[in-house]
Amino acid sequence: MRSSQFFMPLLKETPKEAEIVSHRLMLRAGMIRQQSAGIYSWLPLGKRVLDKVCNIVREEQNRAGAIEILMPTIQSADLWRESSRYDDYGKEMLRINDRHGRDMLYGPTNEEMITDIFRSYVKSYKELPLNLYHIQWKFRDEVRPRFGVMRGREFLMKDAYSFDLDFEGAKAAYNRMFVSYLRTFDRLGVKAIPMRADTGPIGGDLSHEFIILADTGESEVFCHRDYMDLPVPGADTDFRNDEQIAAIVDAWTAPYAATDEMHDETAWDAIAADDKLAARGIEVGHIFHFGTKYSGPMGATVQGPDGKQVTVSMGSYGIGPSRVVAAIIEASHDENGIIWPASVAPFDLGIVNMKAGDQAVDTVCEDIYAALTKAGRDVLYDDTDNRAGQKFAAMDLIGLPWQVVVGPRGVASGEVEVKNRKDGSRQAMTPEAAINMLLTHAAA
Ligand code: P5A
Repeated sequence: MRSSQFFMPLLKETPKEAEIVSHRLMLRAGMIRQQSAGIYSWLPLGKRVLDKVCNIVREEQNRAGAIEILMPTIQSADLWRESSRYDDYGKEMLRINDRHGRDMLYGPTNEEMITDIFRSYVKSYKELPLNLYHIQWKFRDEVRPRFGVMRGREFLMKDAYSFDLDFEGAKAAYNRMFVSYLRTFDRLGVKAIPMRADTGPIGGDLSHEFIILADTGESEVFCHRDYMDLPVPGADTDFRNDEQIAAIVDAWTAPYAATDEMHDETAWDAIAADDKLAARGIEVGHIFHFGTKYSGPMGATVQGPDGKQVTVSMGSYGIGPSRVVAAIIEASHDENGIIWPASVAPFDLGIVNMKAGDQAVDTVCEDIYAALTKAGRDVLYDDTDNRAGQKFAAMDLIGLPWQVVVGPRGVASGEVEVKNRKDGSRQAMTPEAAINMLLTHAAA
C-alpha cells in the first residue's frame, strides 16, 4: 500500500477526551473514530489490525474443533423470554420494536439463539460433542462506556457455545477452549492469565477470565508469579486427547490466580511475598460452564445411548477482539507510539522515502516495495512528499515492527537503513540485504 493512496488520518493533537494510552494512540493513529458514546467506526489501519486479531482467533477456534457460523445482531425477544433473561438483563439490553410492533433486541450475547439452532437440528448423542462459534458485533448499553473500544457499547465478540451429553463431556469442551485461549493470546503477542471469575448474567458456577496485566486495567487481580514462566501449549497440541488437554488446564490452574470478586485472602496469605503479583488487569476473554441453564428451559435434548432423552450440558466462551486491539496497545507501546507484535501489525513493515521525487531514491524504494510485496509481505510505502521528520514520527506512531529508511546520501553509497521499532536499533545495509533480512524476519 502506498501512503499517497491510503486513508490514514493521523491526529497531531492528543485528544483530550482519551483517558488511557491505547485510546489516545488509536485516535492519533487514525485507527478508530467515535460515532456516538461507545460506538466506533474502524478506519483502515484499525480494520487491518482487527481482521488480523479475528483471523488468529478463528484459526485457534478451528484448531480446537469449533465450527464457525454467523448469527444475526438483531434477535427476537421471544427467545429471551424462554430463558427468562429478557426481564433479567435489564437496561444493558438495547430493546427495539420493529414496524409490526414486535419486541426485538440488539444481541448482547447469543446463548438463547444458539440453543434454538441446536434444538432444531440435533437429535442424537451421536452428533455430540458440538461447538459452534461466530464473530459478530454485540451491543450492551453500558452505564459508563469508556476508554474507547476497551469498554464500548457496540463491540466485536467471538462467542463459542459447546453442547455435550454430560458434565464430563462439557468439562472436556471447557478445557479445549481454555487451552485454545492460551494459544490464541500467545499468538496475539500478549500474556493472558486465566483466573477464577464470577459468572454474572451468563450464569453457571465454573468460569475463568483471561486477564492481561496492565496498570490501566479495570479490575484488580491477584496471581502467583509462576504464571510469568508457564509454557504455552504448542501448535502440535492434540485437541482430541482429553487427558493431554486436562493436564494443560491443571498446570495452568495450579498456581493461585483470582479476580477481585473471587479473591481468597487465606490462600493469598499462604503465598510468599516475592511470589505475589497484585496488579490491575484487562479481561480479554471469559469462559463459562453453565450446564443446563439454557438447554433446560428451552428444551434442548438429545436421545442418549440408552434411548432416553437427555438435556444437553453447555458452556460459552467469549473473546472481545475489539477490546483485544486496545489491550495489546496498553501492553505494548512507548512514548512515540504503538509497538505492534508482528502477528497483528497492520503492515509487516514500512518504507520511508526521505526524498520523494529523487529518481535514485524512488527507484530503490520501488524495488524494495515490489520485492517484498511480491513475496507476500504487507508493506506500507510512504511515498508522500511530507517532511522526513513527519514521516519518521508517523511510522513510530503506527508502530510497524520494521522500517526501511531510504535517503539520498545512503543511496549514493549503496545503502538503506533498517530500523527495528521495538528496540530502536538501526542497521545500514544494501537494499538486497534489507530485502533478505525482512523476508526472514517480517511475518508472511
Ligand atoms: C461468553 C460468550 C459472554 O458474553 N456469552 C457468549 C459469554 N461473556 S462476557 O464475559 O460477557 O464477554 C466476553 C468478552 O467480550 C468482551 N467484552 C467487551 N469488549 C468491549 N466492550 C465491552 N463493553 C465488552 N463487554 C465484554 C470481553 O473481552 C469479554 O471477555
